[in-house]
Amino acid sequence: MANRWKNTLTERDVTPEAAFLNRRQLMAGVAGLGLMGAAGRAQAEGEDLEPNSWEDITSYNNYYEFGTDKGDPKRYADALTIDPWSVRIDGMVDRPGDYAFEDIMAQMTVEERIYRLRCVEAWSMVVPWNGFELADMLALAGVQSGAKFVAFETVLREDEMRGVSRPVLDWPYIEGLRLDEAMHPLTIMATGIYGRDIPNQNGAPLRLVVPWKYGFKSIKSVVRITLTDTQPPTSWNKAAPREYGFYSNVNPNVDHPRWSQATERRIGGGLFSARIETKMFNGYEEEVASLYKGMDLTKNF
Ligand SMILES: Nc1nc2c(c(=O)[nH]1)N[C@H]1C(S)=C(S)[C@@H](COP(=O)(O)O)O[C@H]1N2
Ligand SMILES: [Mo]
Repeated sequence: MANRWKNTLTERDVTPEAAFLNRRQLMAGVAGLGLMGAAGRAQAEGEDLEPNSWEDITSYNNYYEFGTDKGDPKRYADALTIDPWSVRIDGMVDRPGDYAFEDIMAQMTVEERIYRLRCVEAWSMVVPWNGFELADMLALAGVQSGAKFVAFETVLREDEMRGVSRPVLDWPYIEGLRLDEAMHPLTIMATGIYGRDIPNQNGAPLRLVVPWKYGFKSIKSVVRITLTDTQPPTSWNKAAPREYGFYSNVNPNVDHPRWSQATERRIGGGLFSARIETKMFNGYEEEVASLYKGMDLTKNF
């Protein structure tokens, strides 16, 4: 697909995995000079984050509006019209309105973020997203001082989303964050993967990515963002409140009622590969633990 949305097109489009070798070397140099921000440091520390292949990332998906099989989103999500697109930003903001996708992109700086993605189902990937910080997008609308939470909504089109005829969830898919979580520099709106436009199955044209939370918090194909002073309802919490909390921070010490969260299966590791240990806050503990100081994470799961 053409590079319509200004995600920088690089040689990565031709040889994605190979180009990352160069980048990693660059990161090591930058880390040595102490010039990197929190996100970069997280990437440089600990294990070397090896991104999954384009094929892994775009063919094993959860996007229930298109069906519940992992292959359904890739098979059916191209039916979604993503141009034109706009995001309504409303509620407790100074400049509520419909923000055209092109106008948002014209004002955002798209950068690359290599993040772990940990699904609550206990599989994981490493994804090289392109995107911008959610805080920068919210600044377009001007968050008012009384706002405490951010609510998100996915597009709902019965004629384009074959999965929504079944009441798997109460459509449209909705999610929410506390305002400080939304404003955290690790929280991004992703518009690309490997330097290409984000495919429909991954949430085109823009989707939330909150890397320290279970994947279902990272809501796809966002059409509405509402600033509010009360905690918003969220799809999976409404469907099964005992199993999915509002916070849903990745936590190896708090098991899902029906399975352990201590380990995970890294997609692409091969059929017989060993499971890897799940990290507290998905490996972003240093950056985000302070957000939850004094909270009982077994109660606020
Ligand atoms: N609108 C919407 N957003 C969604 C989902 C969904 O079904 N609908 N699935 C979530 C889940 S469970 C996960 S793990 C991630 C998967 O993102 P990916 O397919 O890009 O890996 O998207 C999340 N966002
Ligand atoms: Mo998930």
